Amino acid sequence: MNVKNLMAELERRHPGENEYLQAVREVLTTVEEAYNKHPEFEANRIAERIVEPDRQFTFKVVWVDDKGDVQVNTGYRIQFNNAIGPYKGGLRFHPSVNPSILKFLGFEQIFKNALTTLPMGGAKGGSDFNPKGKSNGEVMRFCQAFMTELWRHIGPETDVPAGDIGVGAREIGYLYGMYRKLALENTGVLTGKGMTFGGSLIRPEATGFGAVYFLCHMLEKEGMDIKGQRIAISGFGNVAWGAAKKATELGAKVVTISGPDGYIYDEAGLNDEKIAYMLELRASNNDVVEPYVTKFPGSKFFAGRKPWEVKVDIAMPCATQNELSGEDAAQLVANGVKIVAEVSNMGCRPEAIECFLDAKIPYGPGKAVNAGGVATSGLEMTQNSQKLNWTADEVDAKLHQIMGSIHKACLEYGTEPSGYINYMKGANIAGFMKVAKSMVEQGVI
Ligand code: 2IT
Repeated sequence: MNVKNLMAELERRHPGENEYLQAVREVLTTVEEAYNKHPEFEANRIAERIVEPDRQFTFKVVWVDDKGDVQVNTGYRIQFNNAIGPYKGGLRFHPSVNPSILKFLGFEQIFKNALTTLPMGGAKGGSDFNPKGKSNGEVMRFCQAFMTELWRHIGPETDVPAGDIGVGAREIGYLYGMYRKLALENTGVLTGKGMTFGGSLIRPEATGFGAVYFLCHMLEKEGMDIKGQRIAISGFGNVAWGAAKKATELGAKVVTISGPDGYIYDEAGLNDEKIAYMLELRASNNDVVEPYVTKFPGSKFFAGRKPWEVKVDIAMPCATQNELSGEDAAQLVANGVKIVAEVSNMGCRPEAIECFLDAKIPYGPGKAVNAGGVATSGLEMTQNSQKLNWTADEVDAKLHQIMGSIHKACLEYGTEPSGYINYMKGANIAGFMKVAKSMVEQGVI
């Protein structure tokens, strides 16, 4: 493969799809050398095939708001690659959702899912629906309208959606209810379900917990311990919550959280009460963190700013794509950051990643660090197939094991002659190799 030519062709075919092109460029650039050692990949045009989704659905979602006005949104499902298992990936409800964002997420999901060791292909979907300020009834009617279109494209053995930004347990419940009514079946067609209808223990915590388990492996490799480390977390949603909870439990001091309105600096560090309050902030549906300062005096709110200016040992972006810029990275490095564990999907801009790699700071990419979420979705699918539930300890033990094996795969493919571990390269090559081999063995389809 020639990455330059391939990217030029993709840019011609998909102009302006910047997030998608960014994600593809990163993966192809890091796997190029390993890829070119496999003439069978080139002969089968694996690179050209893997960067295009298998198929994409776009549909109209019409619903009625509380005032009685008719609302129209766009819904999407992008089935990217199912070479190693059924399409699998979340649904995002956010006004920024567009085909470029969902294609980047679906593309990343292919390799992330391959890393989990479980049989899951890559997909993503969602809508430009904005949950901010919507009532419970509006969210329910939107979810029902969304599913009346989506249901014909998904199934427990074909495509299994889950949550992402703006889609949590409540939305999954409403989506599942409508699917069940339309399909006349009760199956594991969605993951992240409630515990009374097939959900898995630990799934709500899994993305954040898994990220901290991965971080612990990174720390161990550097001869460090998580106890006493100062951590900057961005975001305040499900992922940030899980990461803050586990990091705090293991003795780290989480000093920031953030929202679209700015960030909170809490010198004393988070504790159980503050972590529980993150759930309240989320449930308020306002998408702001400022009320934290009123609730917990001693903390400070910095309007319109990001937490990367705070002096910390560890940075964990947990909000959204491209949230950490080249300048943010330079500031973190200047302040002596020791490890960066990216929990959001593609949270770091390419210039930020370059900055960390140049400074030889271990940087764990989202597709490795946050894979515990979808891995536990895979474990939910297994439990649904078996029609039984595992205990929290059983699920957590499996999550531990999976994060350990992802870390091992990163070391195998990402350790440089100097001993520095390029986790991005390791994760990309390990995930890519598995999918590429399986595509070769299954023929040109
Ligand atoms: O980005 C992700 O991996 C997710 N939003 C979770 C996907 C899933 O199927 O659990």
